[in-house]
Amino acid sequence: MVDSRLSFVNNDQIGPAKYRTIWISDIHLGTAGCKAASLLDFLKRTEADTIYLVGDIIDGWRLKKKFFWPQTHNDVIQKILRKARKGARVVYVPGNHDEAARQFVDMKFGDIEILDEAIHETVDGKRLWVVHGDKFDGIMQHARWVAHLGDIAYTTLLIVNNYLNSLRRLLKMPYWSLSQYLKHKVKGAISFISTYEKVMVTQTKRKGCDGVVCGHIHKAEIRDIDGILYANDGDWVESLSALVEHYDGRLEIIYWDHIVEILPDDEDLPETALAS
Ligand SMILES: [Mn+2]
Repeated sequence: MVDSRLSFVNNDQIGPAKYRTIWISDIHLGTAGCKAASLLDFLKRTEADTIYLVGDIIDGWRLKKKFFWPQTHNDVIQKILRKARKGARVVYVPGNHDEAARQFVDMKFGDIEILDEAIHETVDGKRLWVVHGDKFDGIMQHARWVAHLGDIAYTTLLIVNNYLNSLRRLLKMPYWSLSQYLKHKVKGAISFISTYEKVMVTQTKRKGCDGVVCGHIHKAEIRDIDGILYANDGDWVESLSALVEHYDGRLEIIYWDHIVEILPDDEDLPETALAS
């Protein structure tokens, strides 16, 4: 695997890493679990011709229960709007937590296109179906209350995770995701994930596409399943991940917490080096 971290510390080119395409999803702005500061850092240090926001960007479910909107969450929105204004194509594909945005499908919000699903053509001509994925998740479809119950348990888990990591930071230990750990340990979660992946691949074949880019299950992945490219861009509450397409067509998952470890400090970079 080519290490994308190199593009962030390349001495010849100090400045934002440039990609043909970036996909991010499951940001969950409006919740305490959202890693807005890390995401801002990511947005500041990257540029792309096209940016896909693949759903669950703003968490309407949680905001309805408890309003939570710190400045950093505003900054994320501002940053994305600014990228769109400056010429990046920004496509917003709503998910289940921001399903309210689905009523604005096929409309434009500022310079941002809102689409129910999108088809992305890679530089080497492959057609990728871009969709959040909740519509093909058996739990979401058949028992919304189970999904909401799971949502409450999940939110609690993320709060515990935040406390745990503040403690780890004090002890100078690296970030570690409790929920990711549990997800990988629990058998049911694994079979849920593989069922989801299979269903997405079946739907992709039905669409006549070469691959799919989705989110929703907070599990970044990129692999071939039955001749179909299955790519999941992960999330910004646990894995802090994005999917990128390089200019040579190579697709890669970037884990921001791995990159941050090797980044030079902001102070070491000239002011102009960072994208605004
Ligand atoms: Mn979702």
